[in-house]
Amino acid sequence: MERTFLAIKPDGVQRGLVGEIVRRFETKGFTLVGMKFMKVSKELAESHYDVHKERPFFSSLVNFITSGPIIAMVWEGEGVVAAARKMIGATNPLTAEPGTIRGDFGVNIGRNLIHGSDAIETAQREISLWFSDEELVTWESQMKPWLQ
Ligand code: 3AN
Repeated sequence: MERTFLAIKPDGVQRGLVGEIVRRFETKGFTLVGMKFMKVSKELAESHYDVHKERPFFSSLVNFITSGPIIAMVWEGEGVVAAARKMIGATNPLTAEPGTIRGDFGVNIGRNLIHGSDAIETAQREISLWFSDEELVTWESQMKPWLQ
């Protein structure tokens, strides 16, 4: 089953949007398989954002994601990688569609509330970077029969 990595960034936590954001994925019908509240080390942040290391905003990305606690999550479901990206909205919250997380709650491109893996292969890389196998929970959601 397809899985994606999502992280509520420090601004989402500080603004009290954890419940709202988690609720959207839960009520959509995706299954939570991993979740932790944590502070991110510089080393983890740099490896997570490795693809952006040549970009001018790389150090501000790393500084921001390490500035306060975040919620790291793994969600499962058919087509979850692309669907979560749609629910998150465009990178710039000012142009993100209303109804998306960034469109509804964000205004600043550097503070766009949540990260979501951009492809299935990226999701696999990010899940193994952020979670150990023991931290991922295999369970049968009672919702499943109603979603198929
Ligand atoms: P997304 O998170 O929508 O996949 P990416 O992967 O292009 O966006 O960029 C990674 C992160 O880098 C974004 N979440 C955003 O916080 C930050 N970022 C992207 N573009 C800019 C920019 N022009 N200025 C500042 N930060 C940016």
